[in-house]
Amino acid sequence: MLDAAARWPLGVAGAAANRNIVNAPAIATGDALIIVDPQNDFLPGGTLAVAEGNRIFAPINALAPRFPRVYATRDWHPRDHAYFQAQGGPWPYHCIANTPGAEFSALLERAHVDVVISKGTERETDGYSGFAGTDLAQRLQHDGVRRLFVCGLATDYCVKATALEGVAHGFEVYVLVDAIAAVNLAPGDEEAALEAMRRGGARLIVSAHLR
Ligand code: VGL
Ligand code: ZN
Repeated sequence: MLDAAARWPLGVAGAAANRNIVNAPAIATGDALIIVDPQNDFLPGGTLAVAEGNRIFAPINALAPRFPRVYATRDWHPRDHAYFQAQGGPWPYHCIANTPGAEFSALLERAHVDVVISKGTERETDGYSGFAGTDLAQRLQHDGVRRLFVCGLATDYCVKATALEGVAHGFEVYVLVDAIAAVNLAPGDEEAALEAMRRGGARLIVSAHLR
């Protein structure tokens, strides 16, 4: 049975996503919170702003101290990244390494983050997944992590890619639907991303259900 928290606002994805929310487990040893790209450029006022981006911080800040391990990824691009529009790619400049736009939002309680993973550092690869070109998988294995609880930005790119690659690496993956937000370049992208994660083996849960 889902309670009121399961009907948390999800923008256009709301009704469809909520039908696919499953019960959340109790947080246990071997669990890690993976906060994807909680960076200024993805938030209102940033160069690639996610409209509802700031909604992730209340659930994330409440949950982080309850997890044995907390990892945060950051998009950390070179200025000549092939995925920037200036180079013929799809995106405006964003999260250029060592610029204010690439910094974690001041809304994130940074003290709860144990490990920071930089990604998208290579010119030619999109870097959407936290696992792509990083040592995230090795770090997780070394730390004895078995289950990933994925949140952050953006649902339709880096959250999706990180969740699906987590499944591919053999982790049990949960996606916290109230602690993510989508770019929604095209209407329906958010809903399609949630469905892709669910079909790919990730479990959609609401953070308030975590015991
Ligand atoms: C992202 C687009 C480009 C993300 C990163 O964090 O979801 N999206 N780079
Ligand atoms: Zn990027």
